[in-house]
Amino acid sequence: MLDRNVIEKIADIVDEAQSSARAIAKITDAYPTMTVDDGYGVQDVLLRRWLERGREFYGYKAGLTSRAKMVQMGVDVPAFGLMMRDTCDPDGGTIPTAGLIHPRVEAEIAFVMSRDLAGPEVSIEEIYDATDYVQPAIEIIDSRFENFRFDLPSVVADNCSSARLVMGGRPRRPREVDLATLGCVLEINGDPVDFAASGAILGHPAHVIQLLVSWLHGRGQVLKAGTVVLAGAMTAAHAIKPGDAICARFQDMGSINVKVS
Ligand code: OOG
Ligand code: MG
Repeated sequence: MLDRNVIEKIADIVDEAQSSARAIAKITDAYPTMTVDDGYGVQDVLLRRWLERGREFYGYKAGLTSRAKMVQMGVDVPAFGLMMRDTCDPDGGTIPTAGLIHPRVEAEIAFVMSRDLAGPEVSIEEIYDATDYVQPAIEIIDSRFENFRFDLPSVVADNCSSARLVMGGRPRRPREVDLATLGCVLEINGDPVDFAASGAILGHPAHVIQLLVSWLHGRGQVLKAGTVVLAGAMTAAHAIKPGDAICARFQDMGSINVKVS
């Protein structure tokens, strides 16, 4: 484990790259002994600073939970990041990308929790009971690393490339849809650029909630009611630029439409 001061120093580096939109080398180039846990230590520091600045915690994002994303990024272990409320944009609205380095869009499914979930191993039924609704989402990711090249400790320290997100379409109760087989088409400027099904996410997106709850448990935390969780992209991520129109169509759950500015 890296020393507390070093973790704070890495948080400074990430914080600066995020706010200046300047790409940096991956953290492990300068700190080769950094571990994934150190990366989460950096997230803890970032969260503390963001809350001090008056920002509000919104939820967790899972990343690298589908084969498409693991292959695209060359990392085959899922990871978690933090989402803040001020990074949400409305369905039908515009996503500002001026403060981003090389934004990409992903199609995702979100869980919105109505009860706390805790413990080392929760069942799918317990997850359904604790889920208020599931909802289509798109995530805009923006790695702070040059050319989107990173390893697991570095991407975790960079809060898993979190940039912006849009919740939209039609929220559904988790038992009203077949969460393992929901199809999705991602379109940019009317061109279908990717297709996937929700089972691409760890076989079933609720497995992400299981993983998250047990990971939180290991850190002495619980998944709280009211929290939003993005289960991770079922498609690969696609580069976007100002002027683009994004449409993500979800089977049985409506669609999300946004412009990029
Ligand atoms: C890391 C974040 C991945 C997802 O949904 O898989 C992610 C990255 O690819 O930059 O958000
Ligand atoms: Mg994502």
